[in-house]
Amino acid sequence: MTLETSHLHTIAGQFAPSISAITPLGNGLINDTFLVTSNGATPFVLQRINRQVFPEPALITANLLVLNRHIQQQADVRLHLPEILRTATGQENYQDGQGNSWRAQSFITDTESLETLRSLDDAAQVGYALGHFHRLASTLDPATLHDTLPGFHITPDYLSHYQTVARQTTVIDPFCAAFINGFQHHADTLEAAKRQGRLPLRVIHGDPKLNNFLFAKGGNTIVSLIDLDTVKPGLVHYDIGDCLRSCCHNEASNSFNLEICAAILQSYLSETRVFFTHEDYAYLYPAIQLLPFELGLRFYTDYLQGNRYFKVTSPEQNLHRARAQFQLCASVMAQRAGIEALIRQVGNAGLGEAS
Ligand code: ADP
Ligand code: GN1
Ligand code: MG
Repeated sequence: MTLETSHLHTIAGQFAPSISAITPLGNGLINDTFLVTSNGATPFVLQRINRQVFPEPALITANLLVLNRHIQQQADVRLHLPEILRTATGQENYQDGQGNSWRAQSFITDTESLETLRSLDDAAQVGYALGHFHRLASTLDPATLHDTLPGFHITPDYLSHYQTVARQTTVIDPFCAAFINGFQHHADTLEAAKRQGRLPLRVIHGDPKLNNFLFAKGGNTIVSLIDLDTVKPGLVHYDIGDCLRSCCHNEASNSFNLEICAAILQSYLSETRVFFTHEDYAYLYPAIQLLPFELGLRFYTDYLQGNRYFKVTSPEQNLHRARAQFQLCASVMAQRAGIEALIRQVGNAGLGEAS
């Protein structure tokens, strides 16, 4: 749906007077994001929440208020999360006449987001920031947060949905279908660990891909972690796997970069080792292998369904995205021994430091 400038100005005007400019921000696949500048007030970020994906946008803002309050109470916080802004009438969400839900957040100035890492120092920053987020959130009871997106990161549910969709269509991509067939017995690994009590529910970000980390402009320090719509109770392994599949993905060859993985995991654990259990280490490799599969499965199913969930600019884009994720997953599996050796090494390094 195209958003008319006058409509956007009316909506932005609910959050601040005298709007001077509204420009699109980022390249997300779900919501629509804009930077709003106004005469007098500080710039802010305006987002239209995709109601097909997030049925109850009020739950997102409620979670963010709880999370922000919890983080602000802690000492030595290195991440500045965006604050929720209210409308002139004090509301956190604005419903327009077309049934869309809008919300505004403070703009974190002098920052940039990256589509590709520039160096191993950047990779270490990403690992540190995700670990710091998990450590700060680890003292927040996950039960105080809503599930903003039921079914999100429940791989076996994505698999059964795919199986239903595949039965109802004659469209098939032989590579994707064969890959899913060969990998499907791994789909339940993390959920089984959750059911068996091996991995606890904690507070997760849900979508910690590279471009959701904001770097200070002109430097390599990460100052913020944004896109907090999917913050909810979950397994940190989904976050770690998602962050690594995004940061370690060489898009030219669809291969997994082990060196970047090492830098991220090492700095991630410098923050999380304090609460990481033996089981947490044991499920790192399964998570690294699962997340590219899960995203590939989501892209492929959406392609089969006619691209209803992820935004596309061409009808086959979700198919291409799916193939890339499955190739990345294959590259992870081909490097399993190296990744497991790395996990042992970073795990043992921690034991050495502690003793
Ligand atoms: P999407 O769900 O569309 O990915 P994001 O919340 O990630 O939306 O925003 C898209 C981009 O806009 C980000 O990658 C970042 O560059 C910029 N951005 C979003 N929120 C902020 C913010 N609060 N401060 C600074 N930049 C932001
Ligand atoms: C979606 O909109 P964006 O790009 O922040 C998706 C993530 C995927 C990602 C793949 C709520 O996030 O799970 O990993 O696309 N978010 C949701 O690019 O489904
Ligand atoms: Mg984003």
